[in-house]
Amino acid sequence: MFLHNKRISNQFRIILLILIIGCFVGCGAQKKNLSQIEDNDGIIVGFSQIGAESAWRTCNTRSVQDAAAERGVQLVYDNAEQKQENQIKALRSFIAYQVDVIVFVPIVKDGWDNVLQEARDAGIPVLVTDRKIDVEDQSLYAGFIGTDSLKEGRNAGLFVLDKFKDSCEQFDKTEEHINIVELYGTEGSSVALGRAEGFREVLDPHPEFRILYSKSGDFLRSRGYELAVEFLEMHEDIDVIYSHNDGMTLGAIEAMEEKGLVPGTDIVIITIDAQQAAIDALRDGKVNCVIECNPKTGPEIIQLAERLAAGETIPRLQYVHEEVFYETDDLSLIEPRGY
Ligand code: GYE
Repeated sequence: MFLHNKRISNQFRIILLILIIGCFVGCGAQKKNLSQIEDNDGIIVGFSQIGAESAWRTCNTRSVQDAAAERGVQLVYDNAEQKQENQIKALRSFIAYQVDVIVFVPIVKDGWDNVLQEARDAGIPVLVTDRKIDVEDQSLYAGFIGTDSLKEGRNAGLFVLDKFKDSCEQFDKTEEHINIVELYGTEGSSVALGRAEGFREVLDPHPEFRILYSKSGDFLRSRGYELAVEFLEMHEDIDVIYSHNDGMTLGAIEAMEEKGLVPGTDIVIITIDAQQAAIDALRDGKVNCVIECNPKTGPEIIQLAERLAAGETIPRLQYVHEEVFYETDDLSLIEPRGY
């Protein structure tokens, strides 16, 4: 296939990588760990990761790295430190280096058309993972594997609907709304957009519910804490916190407890990711519903990358299996989460 016709020896590619990264390092690009590449016959995958903003993210990175090592795939890993421009730089260095496949987690859904056109012109297939992208020409990437954020949002909405069904039945008499606060993920990311849309899709037909406050905490625990301090100052009548990830939830719980509130009792909490700390909080009654977002996608990602490197086509859209953990479940059955 075209990859093998143009494929240059790994030794030459190592020299090329050193030269390319060397010129980037001069302008402040992150230092690359050049020992990532040995001279063997494994395919070479350029992996652009968002950063290390949450336990979920570090687990996702580890899963891809472990799977690559397991399969003898050579991974050129780049941590974009939460900046899209760093991801675009990394993709351009992967193209210049002529990796066999590019795998990337798009921090936001827009702004990828040009660099993906460059990858296509270079004959390098691209696998998008975790978060989705919006591009004019869908053929600019080979496929997507990751989370179904719309379904996660819907599951959160359905839990709230069920949790407050009695209050809803009394609404005509009491006129009392169920007040919701939303800790929103990274602005412009497909996962935050999907989680917000799915949640509203379920609750909008029910006027008893109203979202009093929705702000981006960027999936960061520290921002979850800061926003919780703010909304607890602003509102006395909060019934529900809907948080787009566990990191922000843990920050909000800290703020609530500092204020003498009992999380999970005074305010119902729904959170997404299902990292160990969230499952522990569920067991402690501090959280009422944990929606799993599976970060351990490394094996599937590497398998798809190998198929692309062999010139195969892959499914356009692949969602990973995810569960919902409810406060009423037998929580002793939940396996250790590993993140
Ligand atoms: O929910 C959050 C991480 O993109 C699904 O990003 C991922 C999200 C996840 O920072 O913890």
